[in-house]
Amino acid sequence: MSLVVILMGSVNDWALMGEAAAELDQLGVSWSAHVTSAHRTPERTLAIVREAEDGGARVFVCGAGMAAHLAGVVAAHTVRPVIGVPLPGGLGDGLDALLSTVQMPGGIPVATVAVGKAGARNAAVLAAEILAVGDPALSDRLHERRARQARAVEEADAALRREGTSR
Ligand code: RP5
Repeated sequence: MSLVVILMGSVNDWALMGEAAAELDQLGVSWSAHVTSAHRTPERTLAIVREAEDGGARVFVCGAGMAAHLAGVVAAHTVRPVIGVPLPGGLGDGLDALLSTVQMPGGIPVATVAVGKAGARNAAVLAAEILAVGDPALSDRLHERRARQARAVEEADAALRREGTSR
């Protein structure tokens, strides 16, 4: 059983959506991933959503570029949280996918994150934060992740000073 199901519109999306999987691995959250397209394989997309729900999936993370309807279509078929990751490559290098993913009609939400790599990583962290509401151990791991992140910034600042690049 995977708590988080990562869906992407094309195998070409894995280069970025793999970042979400890596974050989930680091946080100890189970995931599975499928390539399925809102346009090229609409019926298969619905079947995957149904199967994932039956298998205990709690959160869907959907990445797509261009017309980027995957997250919206998945959200139309489930009341579990859907996080949409707009991917670059189309018009405005992802502006098309951003608008397509974020502009859902009232009543069918898609939690839309940033375009590309940062969005893929944030989708994973947001999925973990949703799951952590009922999982204190995961909540602790998220706090540790934040602390590590803060330490990395401080260490980068210290290194800059040591090199004399900054005063
Ligand atoms: C979208 O169209 C996919 O999510 C992908 O980002 C984009 C282009 O797909 P490919 O032509 O690279 O398969 O549906």
